[in-house]
Amino acid sequence: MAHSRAEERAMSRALELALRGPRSRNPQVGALILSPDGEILAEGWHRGAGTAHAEVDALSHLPEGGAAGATAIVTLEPCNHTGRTGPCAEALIRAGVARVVYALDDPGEVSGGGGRRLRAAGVDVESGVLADEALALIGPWLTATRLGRPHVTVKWAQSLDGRAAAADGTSQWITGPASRADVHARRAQADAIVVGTGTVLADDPALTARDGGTLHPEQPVPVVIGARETPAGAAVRAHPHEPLFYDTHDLAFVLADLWDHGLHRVFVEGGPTLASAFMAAGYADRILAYVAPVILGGPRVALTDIGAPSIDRALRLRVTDRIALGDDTLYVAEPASSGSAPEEGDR
Ligand code: AOF
Ligand code: ZN
Repeated sequence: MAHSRAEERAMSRALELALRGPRSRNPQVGALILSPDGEILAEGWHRGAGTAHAEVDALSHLPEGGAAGATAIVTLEPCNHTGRTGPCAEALIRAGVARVVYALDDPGEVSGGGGRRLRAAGVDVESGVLADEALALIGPWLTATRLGRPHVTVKWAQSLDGRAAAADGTSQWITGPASRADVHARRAQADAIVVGTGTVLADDPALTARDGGTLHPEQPVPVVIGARETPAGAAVRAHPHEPLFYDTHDLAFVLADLWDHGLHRVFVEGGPTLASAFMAAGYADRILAYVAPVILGGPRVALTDIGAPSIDRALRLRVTDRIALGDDTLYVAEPASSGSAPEEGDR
């Protein structure tokens, strides 16, 4: 049967609950148990790898038999595997739940398939409810799980004529305060923030996520790629997290290693050479271009060689958001065709 208004409202609530969970290796997931007449019986959310999944957390608040005939609302397809916990599909069947409504399929090779398992047990299952909202929350986790490598966001700030700096290299500040605040908020949602040694030497960035003068409670791990030495007094060395240094240009290796460190949401901040290398390798899953109403001219373009020598090889994008930030415009975009998985032998 098609979902009700009450179920859609409950999904909206489940997405709020999901946000209470930490950013971690695991997705943020929320769940609700509804009585047959739509009353909320219990709420739950996932508190990070190794702890109860959202459905199991919600069920734990009910007495034995308390969920019989009920509807479970979950932001992600209930898992079908026994990992550190689970499987949730079994737990829901055992609790006597009659109906399960979820937003997104779990793409995991072993964790996925819970919907099928539930149907096979006679549970009424509906998926896709508030899928776009759920995608906004865990889209990067889905991409990373599907591709088996971190989700990569490539960000840059540019003048209207596509320059990242003036001819003499000065680049502070092309974009305005609203753009910079937006960057910091997005940094806080990443697991790692990546720059090239050129940027470290030229700009000495702190690579922290800040709200005004104060540090955001969640900080991405700073990552520096390149052969040149990062000076002892560099600001990045004072970051709350120990930086990771990679003396290599092999981005497949770097991404695989970040993955192994549990860093699955990567934010690439430049400079132009490194950003271009990520683009050229097909690793840019999301692009954030902050465009300021200023003309700089000169040779310092925002991107260099992305491996597209002719117009037919250009990287076509789908703009998913266009946001006014003061006088600047932020373009949020994705490649029109989706990103690449690690090649055989890379991992
Ligand atoms: C759910 N509900 O709340 C979450 C799910 O190692 P584990 O046991 O924690 O399993 C992690 C995997 O389970 C994770 O990669 C994802 O596929 C799924 N997450 N599933 O049914 C939840 N957090
Ligand atoms: Zn589960």
